[in-house]
Amino acid sequence: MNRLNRKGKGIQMLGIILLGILFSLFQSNLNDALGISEEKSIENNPADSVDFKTYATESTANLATTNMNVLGQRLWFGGAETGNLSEWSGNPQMNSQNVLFSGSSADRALSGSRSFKLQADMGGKMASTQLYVWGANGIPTNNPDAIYTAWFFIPEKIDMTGVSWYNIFQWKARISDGSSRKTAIVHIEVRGGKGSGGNNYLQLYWTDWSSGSSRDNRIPALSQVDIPIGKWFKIQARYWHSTSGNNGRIMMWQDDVLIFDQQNIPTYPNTIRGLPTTELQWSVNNYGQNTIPSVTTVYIDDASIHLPGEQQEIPTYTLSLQRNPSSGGTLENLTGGSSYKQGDQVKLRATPNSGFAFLNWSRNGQVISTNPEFTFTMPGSNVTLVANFEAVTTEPTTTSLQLGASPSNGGKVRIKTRSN
Ligand SMILES: [Ca+2]
Repeated sequence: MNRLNRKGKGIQMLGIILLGILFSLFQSNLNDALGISEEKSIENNPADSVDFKTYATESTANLATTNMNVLGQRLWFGGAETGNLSEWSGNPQMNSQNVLFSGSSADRALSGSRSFKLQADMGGKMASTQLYVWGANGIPTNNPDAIYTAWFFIPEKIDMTGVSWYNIFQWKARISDGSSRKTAIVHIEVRGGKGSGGNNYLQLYWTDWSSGSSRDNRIPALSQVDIPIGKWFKIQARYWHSTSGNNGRIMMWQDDVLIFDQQNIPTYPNTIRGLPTTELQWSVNNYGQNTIPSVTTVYIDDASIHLPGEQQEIPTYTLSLQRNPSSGGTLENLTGGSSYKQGDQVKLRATPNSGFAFLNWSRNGQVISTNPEFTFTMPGSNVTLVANFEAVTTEPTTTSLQLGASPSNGGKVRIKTRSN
């Protein structure tokens, strides 16, 4: 029983340590990853009233304290339970070529019994099946700020050749002359490069029309956030329409983890000067070229457009430290502070006083670490940790006493001992 307990605690500790390592990797890459953006020199077009030199890739550290993907009023929903594509604008879907299947499918579902299934053949060619929704579908078009959500299920990892590309999520601006122009697109890329067989991850492209022709800028998702294969995952985007010039912004989350935050970029409808837009179109896609395998399948369910809800402060919780006994040693919080968000990492150190040894850290009587210095992951509640010390019992010092008689046959020596 004790062995089992110890084993269980060992596994629990290992879990805590692994979580700690993962989180610190995630943290250390957060700013780096969000700072990764191709340094493009975007010259100023004198004809433009807007300075396009500053594509901000600001750290999101200040955003971590708010949930900016909180949903408000729902404007539109597509859940595939109708058995057809009638929830989307345009039926059948747009821009289809080399399509094997595009419709509602009972293969699998996130909710209900059906999802949208998009299947296409991209072997050595381009293929496209895209589900669009736009204002003509009854959605108010003048929302300066909206949240787009779709759940995806990708059954098979997608690799590519040097000339491949593949996207699953995009916005276009529909122009009054009937044409449409891309504004921002989410591609799937291959970790380690095309052809490497690496994991898939998302990359955001956004388009700069400032010189009359499109120029793509791109940023990869956080380096720790891969696309899960064979599992539903949620992609969510908050899209601020630019009301003048380049004050638009796109934030994206994968399963509620913020993976992109592009600020001060041109977003539609007001950035194609001289080409008044009528509305923004959003689509979820199976759209690419030369993929491996050639037949790609994407399932989509519970797609929606919402107005943003009220931002909520992420709650913080108190970490209290105690010593047992209080004379046993001193404690340091190397991270600093005393209240933290759930998942925060707090580095702690216990130093025993003279005459004591450090035993362990415990929480509610359960040992959580036997290392005097360890990193604690905050739970979603106030918590008290106890550093346990034990008094060191000093070993009695022994000295040797040699007795002898001289001459050795001169008599006897008798020893009486008494411990003190
Ligand atoms: Ca469904």
